[in-house]
Amino acid sequence: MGRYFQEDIETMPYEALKKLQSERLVKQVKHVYDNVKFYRDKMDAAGVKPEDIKSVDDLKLLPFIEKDDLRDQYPYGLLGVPKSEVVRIQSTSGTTGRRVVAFYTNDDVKIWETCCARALVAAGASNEDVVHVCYGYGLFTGGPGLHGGSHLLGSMTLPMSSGNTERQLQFMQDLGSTILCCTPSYALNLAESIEERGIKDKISLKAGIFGAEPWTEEMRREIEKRLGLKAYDIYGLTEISGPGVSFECEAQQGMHINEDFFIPEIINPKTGEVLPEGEVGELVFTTLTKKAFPLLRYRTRDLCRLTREKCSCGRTHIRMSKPMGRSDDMMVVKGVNVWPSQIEQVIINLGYQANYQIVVDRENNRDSIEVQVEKTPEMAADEAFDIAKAQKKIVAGLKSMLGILVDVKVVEPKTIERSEGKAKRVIDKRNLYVS
Ligand code: DLL
Repeated sequence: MGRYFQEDIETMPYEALKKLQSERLVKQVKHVYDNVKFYRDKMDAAGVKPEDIKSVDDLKLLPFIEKDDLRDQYPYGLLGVPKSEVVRIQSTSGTTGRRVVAFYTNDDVKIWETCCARALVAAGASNEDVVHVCYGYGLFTGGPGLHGGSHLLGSMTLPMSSGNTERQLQFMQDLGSTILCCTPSYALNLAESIEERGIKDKISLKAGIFGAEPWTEEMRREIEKRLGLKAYDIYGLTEISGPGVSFECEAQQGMHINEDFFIPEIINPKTGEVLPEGEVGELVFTTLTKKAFPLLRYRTRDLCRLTREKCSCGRTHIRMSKPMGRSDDMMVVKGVNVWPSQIEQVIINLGYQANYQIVVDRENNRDSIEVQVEKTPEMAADEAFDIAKAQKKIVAGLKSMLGILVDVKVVEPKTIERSEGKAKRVIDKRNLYVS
């Protein structure tokens, strides 16, 4: 499977992996205690000394770190090495508060690129491939991460960045792109543009590596069908390094976490209690080797479950399920928990494409929720299409999924803004969650 299927590491028996993790954890805890005042203070306050951490079993003694801690320490408070050793920064978009800036040494960048190279290999890539990267480049980690991984693998790498669909399609045809890297919502946007131009037979894509936002199995099937490729999920976050923290293999049954670099835990988000394998809860990561921006027990706010069941691909690293969204993505509407992914599932199952928007509002203390769904081009061309009947059907589907009445508006194709990066599915006008 090529040089970046790192068989010795990726198929390591659990006992050997635990030993490796424990050795790395002991070193990492000493590193942060000696070099980052924030951790020293936090560990002192919790009464934990570096010597108390002897193996991964002692992880639970360490305090959690949250996004607010990162914001409070902005910009340099968590830096674990002298500035002279930092070669790169990346940053979150900062839409929900102050930015988080993550730092990388040369080795940190290499680790991150290794993770992305493993993800590419798991999707069938080799140096024979043309890797078309249209995640954004710049502060966002998507472009630089997959670019670095592809480079390491020796594949021809097209640094397209996001947007300019015309140019994307031109290069895709002229250079024969075989692996597409972008958000799932942009993949659909590209599929639509390919269909409109009637150029599907000029496209040679065989696999796509899609992540950075939640997407359902229904959306996966739609992308695979419309782009004629196999769609692989990839997960990551800026704080922990970027894309490639975990990735799917050909089994498409959850994403293998690069456990030689990151230890995952699942906790009850309300109590912080560590949950047993298989239960859904908040994902927490400890970075084992990163030096410039080391994070111990970082609460991601992403909800998922873990499994160590045997995977048919032979990799032994633990798998995480698709995150169902972030704990802060969940809306409480009319007193009920609502996830955008539930809505997506219903509308795709009813034959619509994943072009939708959710608008939540509140008037006189009463919530309202409206889902706007686009007609497919076939529906728009069908003179007999009965919009009232179609809307009623979606209302019924959503009622049975969510248990509440949702207003549904079926709108003309191309009415809802297309995304070039992470799609913005929800407009919540209630201003309940100002952070
Ligand atoms: O989105 C890193 C990335 C780039 C991942 C490209 C995959 C591909 P951030 O902008 O910091 O980093 O956003 C991280 O995005 O905590 C999740 O909530 C969400 N997310 C990332 N990947 C997935 C995925 C990048 N595959 C936040 N499925 C994370 C669902 C995802 N949500």
